[in-house]
Amino acid sequence: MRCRIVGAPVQDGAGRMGCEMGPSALRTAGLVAMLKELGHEVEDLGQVQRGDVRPLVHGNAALKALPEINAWTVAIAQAAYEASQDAMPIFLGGDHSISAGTLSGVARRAAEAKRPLFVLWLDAHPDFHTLETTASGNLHGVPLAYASGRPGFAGYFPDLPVAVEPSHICTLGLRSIDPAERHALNETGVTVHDMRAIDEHGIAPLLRAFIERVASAGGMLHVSLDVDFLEPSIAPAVGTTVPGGATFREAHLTMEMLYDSGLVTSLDLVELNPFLDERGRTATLMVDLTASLMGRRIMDRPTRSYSGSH
Ligand code: B3U
Ligand code: MN
Ligand code: MN
Repeated sequence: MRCRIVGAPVQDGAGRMGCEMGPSALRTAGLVAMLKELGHEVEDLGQVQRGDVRPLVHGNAALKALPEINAWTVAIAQAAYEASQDAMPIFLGGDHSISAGTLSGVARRAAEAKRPLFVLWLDAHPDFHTLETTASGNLHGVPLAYASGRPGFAGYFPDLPVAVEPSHICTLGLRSIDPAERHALNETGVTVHDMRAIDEHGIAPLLRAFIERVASAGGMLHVSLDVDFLEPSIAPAVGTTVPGGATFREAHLTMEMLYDSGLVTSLDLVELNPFLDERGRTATLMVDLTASLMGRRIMDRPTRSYSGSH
């Protein structure tokens, strides 16, 4: 596989500083060498440069850094479109607001290829606020709403070339949802596998059902991995820890099943805040999870179906 690494050092969408260092920490943790060891061809495109900031005023006075995130989204969408030509882009955040741009770019690419785009959102939060409904004003809380074409972004975020169909979005690991987001998730038909669903059914059957849906539609699959998908005790380097996240084993299994599916066409690694890390352990875990997504296995084959006889 040919991979293109795209750094998106954005921190203005999060409530605190530090995500700007995310791409450096992921590179330091050995991302490029790991991909090469797995046999992939890797091109590191460096860092996206933010475009010019123009003044933007919105009725929601809580919004933070709207002009900056607008300018980042313009630049990241273009970078994502270009990087996804005949290659799998891996976007290094940066806070989750970068996905407004990455999804916009890969959705445009999928539309040109005449293939449906599916999105797997691995996160404690749905990031499904509009500019009107966010109370914190942190724009890492809006990218999935923007990319799926929810109203209220026109004039404040760049025009979306193609929206992601809400029924093609599957969120996994949610455990912190604001009332306005809950309402909108129900209205739009986004699939929600919250933590309770994972506890009740196990992560594998939930993910398998979604993978089968993508496969039967001949879809492309964008995976967006927020550090806070993970249990904070194994992944402390994130500003918005929520207890009760995916375990080490659930997260690796998710990545291994995605690799076996052969469907993943683009990836975001977001919300890593190296300032909050402990001796690089979260950055290393994010790289190890990416390795599982890109073909690292315990045995040299997928797990065989188990008959119970031996
Ligand atoms: N929904 C809350 C919390 C949040 C969303 N995304 C993160 N935190 N990382 C908000 O601020 O919009
Ligand atoms: Mn997020
Ligand atoms: Mn989150």
